[in-house]
Amino acid sequence: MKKLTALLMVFIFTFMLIGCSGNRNSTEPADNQTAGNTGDTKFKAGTYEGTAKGLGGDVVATVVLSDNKIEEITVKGDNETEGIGTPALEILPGLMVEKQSVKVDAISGATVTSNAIIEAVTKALESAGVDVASLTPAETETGSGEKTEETIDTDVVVVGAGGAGMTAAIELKSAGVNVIIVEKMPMVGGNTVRSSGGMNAAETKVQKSLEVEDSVETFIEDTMAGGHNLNNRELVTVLAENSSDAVDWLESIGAPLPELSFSGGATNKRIHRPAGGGDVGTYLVEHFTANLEKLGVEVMLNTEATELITNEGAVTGIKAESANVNYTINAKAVVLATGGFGANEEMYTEYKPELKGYVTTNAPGATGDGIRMAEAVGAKLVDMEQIQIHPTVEQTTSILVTESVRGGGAILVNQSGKRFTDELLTRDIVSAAINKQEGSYAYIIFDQYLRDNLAAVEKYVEGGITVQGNTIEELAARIDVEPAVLSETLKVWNTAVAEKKDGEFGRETGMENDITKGPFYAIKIAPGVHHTMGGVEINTDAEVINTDGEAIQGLFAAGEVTGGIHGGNRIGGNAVADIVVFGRVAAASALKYIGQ
Ligand code: MEZ
Repeated sequence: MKKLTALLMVFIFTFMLIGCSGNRNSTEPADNQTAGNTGDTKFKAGTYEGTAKGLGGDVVATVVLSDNKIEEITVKGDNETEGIGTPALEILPGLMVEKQSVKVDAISGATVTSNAIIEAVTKALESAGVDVASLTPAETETGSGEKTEETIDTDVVVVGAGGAGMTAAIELKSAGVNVIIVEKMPMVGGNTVRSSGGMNAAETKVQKSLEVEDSVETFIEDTMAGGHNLNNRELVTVLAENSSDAVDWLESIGAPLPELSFSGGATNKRIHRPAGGGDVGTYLVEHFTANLEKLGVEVMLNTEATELITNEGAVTGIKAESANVNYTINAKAVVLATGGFGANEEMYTEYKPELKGYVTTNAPGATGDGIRMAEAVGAKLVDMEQIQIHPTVEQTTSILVTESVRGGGAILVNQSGKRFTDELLTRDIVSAAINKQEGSYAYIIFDQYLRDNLAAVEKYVEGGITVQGNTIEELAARIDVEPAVLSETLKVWNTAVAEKKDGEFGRETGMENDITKGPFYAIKIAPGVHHTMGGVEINTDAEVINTDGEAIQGLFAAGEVTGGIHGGNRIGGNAVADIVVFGRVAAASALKYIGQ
């Protein structure tokens, strides 16, 4: 658990992005202990430091050399984005020591941080007089070359430490059963840690206290309509009916969501957010992790599940492997919570070839392995070709500009400075509208009032993806839009907000705040792959269904690994609702199955 605590600290304290990516910075020899390098030694033994610019500021590498070996590399990048840059910080230093080289691949989705790490280590080595180019990567070694075999027995094994897996594990352990989480990445959080918006729930205490009228029925209908009625209505009903209770449960584990906003496709203010408008994902993962730690749940990081073990058709455990160990984990039940496949371009283009070349907002671990493992034991897959693109993704960093920005009043304009859609229609419609604009991009425009009231905006500003102007005209000039046109667009929009009537595009939500308080901001965005709606079929008890339509005994699934809930298009805020609601359902069903 110590490792988990350390990891959590990385999450918590690597929260904000500061400064934009850059190139070079300083190189300093640090604390050179020995000055060897005589005879046939390879290196001048000592400790060396190099610095480069990451996405969030300085990335500092400390490299310890002995006469013939890179002994240790540590890298600090306290301001790299959690869940995006932090995997690179976790993975690359060890890999470079293993390879005895800086020639390692960047971590997918964390290119800027990966490059900064490689550059910082290169500089540290160069300051020791090392010819970095001549360091040929060693073949990967796994200890003695032989992996050891280990067998573990537990009650339930949860595969995947994203939001759904962590929710299920908290519920299972709280019910008194032994549970182990297996996670292939060096960190917990999955795609959840990247989630910025919030959680949809209807008829909640929060809505009532803020006098927001909503109903489970409207939630169901919004979800069905948003998903083009391809959704499994029974699953949607479970989602909506249990959503309010799920918000209460989050509060009971120390993670209240007391604020409300509009998300695309929602009739009412339904997306529940942390106080202050910060990113929901970091917040939830921090609390899930603290709960797991308090309960003493073992989380096996860097351990990849490779196969489901079956006995006479029932799932009785998993095979998994770490760098040095092959595990057989015997369990009375397995909860699959491995996430979707939005980070696996090869897999999603197999189902939707037109997505080739799109950036992705997904965490690198979202590669669809759980779907393939379940398929191998007969699971039925549904809606695999339903892949969502999110309309507002900054393309050079893959940073998702949360829908809450539009929910809080922002508009979209094209390069001509004109609006072209109701910005809070469902994501597929808004994405299609952006793709129709010249250059297939748009600018999201907001003001200081929104920034003051939505903490999530800070990371866009500090991450250098915003353009700022003291007046609309100044902002327009900076994004190369005709100032008079943007000024007129804002004038018409602000009148629409005042009159609560958008004569141009019929927008009805996210119209509580006009855009009048300078400075003004713009972020250039375009669509990016965001959610894979397809996956393994489950029933309302989160049991995995096989191709004959029967439940596979002992196998439960929750979160993005499943298909059917979101149909043809997930509406904003329903992924977090899905992981919490179905994480809890999967746990309850697994408990019942094992007789607890
Ligand atoms: O549910 C989501 O994916 C979501 C709300 C994303 C966002 O725009 O913040």
